[in-house]
Amino acid sequence: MTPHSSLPDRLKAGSPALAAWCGLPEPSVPGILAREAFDAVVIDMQHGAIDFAATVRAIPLIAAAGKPAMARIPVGDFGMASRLLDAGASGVIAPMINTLEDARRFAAAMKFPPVGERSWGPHGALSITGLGPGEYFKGGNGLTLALAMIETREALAIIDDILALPGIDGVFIGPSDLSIGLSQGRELDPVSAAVEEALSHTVARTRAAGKIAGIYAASGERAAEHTRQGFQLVSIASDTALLRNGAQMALRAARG
Ligand code: 3PY
Ligand code: MG
Repeated sequence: MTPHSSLPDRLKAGSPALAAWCGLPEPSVPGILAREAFDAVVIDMQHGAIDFAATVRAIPLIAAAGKPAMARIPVGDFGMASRLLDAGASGVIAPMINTLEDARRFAAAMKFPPVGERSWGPHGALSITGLGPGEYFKGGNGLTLALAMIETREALAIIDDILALPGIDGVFIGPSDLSIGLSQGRELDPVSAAVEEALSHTVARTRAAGKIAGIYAASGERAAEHTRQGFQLVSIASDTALLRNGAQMALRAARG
């Protein structure tokens, strides 16, 4: 995948994409992971410690590795979604989209009129895509990916309505929050039977709508299960988890 063509089209057409997931407050980390065999890199501004200025520095590093940069915004921060696209992000993941109004507001921030209300100012996106202003204005809505996170019982109940909204390109499952929601706050179990059932339902409904299904996976093994289930975009672990796993493996090997 490259940052220069339509991310939604490539995800619909191609084999499942595996994304790195970065939250450390240092732009070189996503820049380094973009050089590995990931298909895309997601920067997590909801739970990660990385701020907007560091994310804006990371986006061209990811693009320079020929990969699309994506970001997850903090809950309800739809103004941030437009700013990330302006900086050259190819896609935005919005957490906790629990009502149709949340989804509408997210889509409005992500897409230019007449689909949405995105305001003009794509300073980084023009240099990353190589498009002129007129071309980017005409094509921008199709180049960028708007994924609404399904992480509660309420969201799951209206998934068809969310998927039907123009400007929403697909959904992205947060299995941990979903497990909390589906158990009515009783447990955190992202591999519970209730979550598994919700995942099959999500893939089926998303495919029926002709849109994109993504999910967060806590490990490579779990990511492989999700690609087999039919998810088109799967993020793996996190930079912190990769760092800790690598450190633990090296120490185990060193100590025999
Ligand atoms: C979740 O599992 O709830 C997520 O948001 C993944 O980061
Ligand atoms: Mg979550």
